[in-house]
Amino acid sequence: WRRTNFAKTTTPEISGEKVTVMGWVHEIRDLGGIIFVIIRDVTGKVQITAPSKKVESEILEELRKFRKESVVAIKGMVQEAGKAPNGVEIIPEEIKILNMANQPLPMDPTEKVKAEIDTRLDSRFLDLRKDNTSAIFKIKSRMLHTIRDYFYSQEFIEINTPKLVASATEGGTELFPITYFEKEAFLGQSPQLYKQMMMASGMDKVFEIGQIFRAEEHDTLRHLNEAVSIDAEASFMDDVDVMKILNDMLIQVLNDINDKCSNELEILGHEIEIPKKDFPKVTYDEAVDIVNSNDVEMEWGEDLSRAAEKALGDVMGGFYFLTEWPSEIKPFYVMPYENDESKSHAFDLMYNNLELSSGATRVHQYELLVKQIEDKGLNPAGFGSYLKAFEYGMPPHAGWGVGADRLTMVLTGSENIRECVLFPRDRHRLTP
Ligand code: ATP
Ligand code: AMO
Repeated sequence: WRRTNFAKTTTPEISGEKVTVMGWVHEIRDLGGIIFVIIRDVTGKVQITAPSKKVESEILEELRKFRKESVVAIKGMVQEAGKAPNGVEIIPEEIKILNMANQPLPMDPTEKVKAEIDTRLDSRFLDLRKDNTSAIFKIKSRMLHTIRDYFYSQEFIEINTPKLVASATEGGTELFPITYFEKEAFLGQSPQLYKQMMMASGMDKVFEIGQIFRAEEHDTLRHLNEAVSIDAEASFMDDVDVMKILNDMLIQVLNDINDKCSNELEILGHEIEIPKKDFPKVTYDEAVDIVNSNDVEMEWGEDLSRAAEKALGDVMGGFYFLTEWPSEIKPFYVMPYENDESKSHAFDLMYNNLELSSGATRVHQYELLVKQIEDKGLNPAGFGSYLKAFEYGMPPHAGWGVGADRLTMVLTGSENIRECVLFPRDRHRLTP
């Protein structure tokens, strides 16, 4: 048996031809004198029509054995049929059950009965048989493809850095400790130190798309314990330059998803608005004023609370950069302002009230970097191999990290980050 056609390529134009289709049994209707079976494959659905007058009795018997969601192969003649999907039906001549599905199913992929997210995640493979679930991952795939294309077009070099690491990089979020033979080690929170070390290699511009691990205590709709981060780092550039790169990349992503995933967006009932101008920038100082004038209390120097993010998101709307963060609440590698070291060249990219990315001009001067590590209460001795890269010719540089799963939330209109990760890892979930 060889598959000759997909649901989508079985069209009225080929009526009279013999085809072999393979897929899942989506629906069976046995009306006695005629049996209808809807077969679903990656491209859509196609109807098998078996009138007892036209089809051999062994075939009818086989069809009656079909159970929903089993995998089958069907050979038959294509015929025009106005009411069927695609305007065609296949009159079966040969049938093979490739894998019979047990009953009852742990969830209903035809969504006649709606399932809670936990039930769906427990049977993710079945959940993914639904158009609206798979649409999210087709969009995510397209997003990653476009992002890679963009980076390559700008002459970034794609890198892979270790996820088994010896030290923390991002203050505030916890590490997952692991045993590494006789040593203590952790799962990497960010490729931060490695992408910066690459700036001392002369490669100029690098990017990485990879897993990050964070022992987040809170259980929210936008945090996971394992996420995918899209990281970029570029030499001889500053915060303003890399914000421009991020802005241009995202506009390309929005345009591409709109063009190439219109079908998926329609399935999700989601529309993408493409900003006509560069993303607006609001300074941290301005943000504090906006938040306070919207009846949410916030002191200068604090991170934005959830309420503050919401207040700011309501005023700004869409994509915007939040710039000039207090140095105090940003990591040691962030460059302070020369004339006022309480402020830094760090930025976040927000979408409404969701943080999508953080980035900054980095400190490239060895002495200042050591001082900042100490000021954060960390021990420079723990950063030996990182610091070494700053002693023998480190160019000025800047970069950012975007949460791929959060960006997928924006592109697909998903409220829960778990919708945008195939097998999410949260406070309670380690399987599947
Ligand atoms: P980062 O990348 O820095 O972790 P983030 O977008 O993941 O940023 P957080 O900084 O973790 O967001 O959280 C933003 C704010 O929301 C913080 O002040 C945090 O304390 C608060 N917050 C996080 N989770 C919750 C929650 N479940 N309920 C209320 N507030 C929360
Ligand atoms: P930051 O900690 O802000 O910055 O992480 C970058 C982006 O990654 C995403 N993200 C997450 N997504 C889901 N679940 C999580 N627990 C989670 N944590 C982070 C967010 C976030 O904006 N080294 C810096 C980046 C840099 O400066 O280049 C960093 O890691 O979208």
